[in-house]
Amino acid sequence: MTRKKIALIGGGQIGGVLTQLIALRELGDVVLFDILEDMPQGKTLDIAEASRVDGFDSNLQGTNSYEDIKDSDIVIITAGLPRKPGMSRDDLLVTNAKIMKSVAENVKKYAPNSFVIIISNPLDAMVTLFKKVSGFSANRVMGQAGVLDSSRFSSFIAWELGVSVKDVNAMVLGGHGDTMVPLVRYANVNGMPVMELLERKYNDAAKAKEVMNAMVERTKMAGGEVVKLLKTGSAFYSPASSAIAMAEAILGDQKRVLPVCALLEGEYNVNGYYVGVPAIIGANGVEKILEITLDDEETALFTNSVNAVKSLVEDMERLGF
Ligand code: A3D
Repeated sequence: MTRKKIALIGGGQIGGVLTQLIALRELGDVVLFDILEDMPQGKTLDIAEASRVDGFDSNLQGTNSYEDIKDSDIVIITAGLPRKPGMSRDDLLVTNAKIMKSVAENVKKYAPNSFVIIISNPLDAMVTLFKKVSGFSANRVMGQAGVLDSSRFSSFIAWELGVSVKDVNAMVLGGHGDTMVPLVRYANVNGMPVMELLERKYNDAAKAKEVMNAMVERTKMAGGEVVKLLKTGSAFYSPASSAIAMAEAILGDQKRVLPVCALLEGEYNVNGYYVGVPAIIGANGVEKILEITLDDEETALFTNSVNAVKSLVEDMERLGF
């Protein structure tokens, strides 16, 4: 059996961690592409030189030539600038849209049968642009945001309740921005509603609500919290792990139910926009979008988030992309 080929476009902070995680798990061979000369070669050499110690046989290749991503099975894209203080959303949008356009053209040319996971921000717009430029089918183009946002939400719940995070199931839907929607009503610990556990902990419904609201707000601002602490750049370990969970689901045909940025074609009453929703991820990529019932309050929050995505995409189109 030949090994799977995984191309990583962007060899920065997230690209480096992705390379190491793929090697440690032996998910396949890696081609790490970046426009910076020698940098991806140096990074892959560094990680590969630990292959004896870590015990992996994956081939790791750094490159500045798109030809090397030829016939990749999976492509994970992190190319683009991370958010910096003082930078407007439009600044990031223009810079990263230019980069994404060229990335999409090259992935289309060299890896036309790949499944593509996009991480570059602003996420929902970048996934939309990749899909438009590549012309790939919707099941093969998805964005990573919900897996990370949900992991953050789950972590906060586990820390608050003093339970294993492995038993926490909590999901975040909507766009990857301040309007994202952590779903409180569906959050549970092994089937037990988190709100009920909080009410028992505090013996006070108002206090439980206050604690949950704080966790919801922290989830929405979690990326910014890390940026503020790091001073330069944004989160990179957790976004890499989250994309790996998606890649593993595809490579292993796992049928995982993951919140991913997927193209809605009528689901959730949204047509033609990429938004974070739960979906079955398997060998055919986004195999099925799962629709869950949202109550009035959740629907209002979700609609608000979808509107933010729409306006971002309209901004991008106005800029000529
Ligand atoms: P960084 O360490 O700056 O790496 C980005 C890399 O992209 C750099 O090495 C650049 O040289 C490279 N690059 C620039 N232009 C091109 C090009 N045309 N082709 C190929 N490579 C290019 O950033 P990072 O790895 O920390 O973050 C990467 C992206 O992910 C940013 O846009 C972040 O905002 C985004 N991000 C998303 C999430 C989500 O959960 C969605 C989380 C964290 C970061």
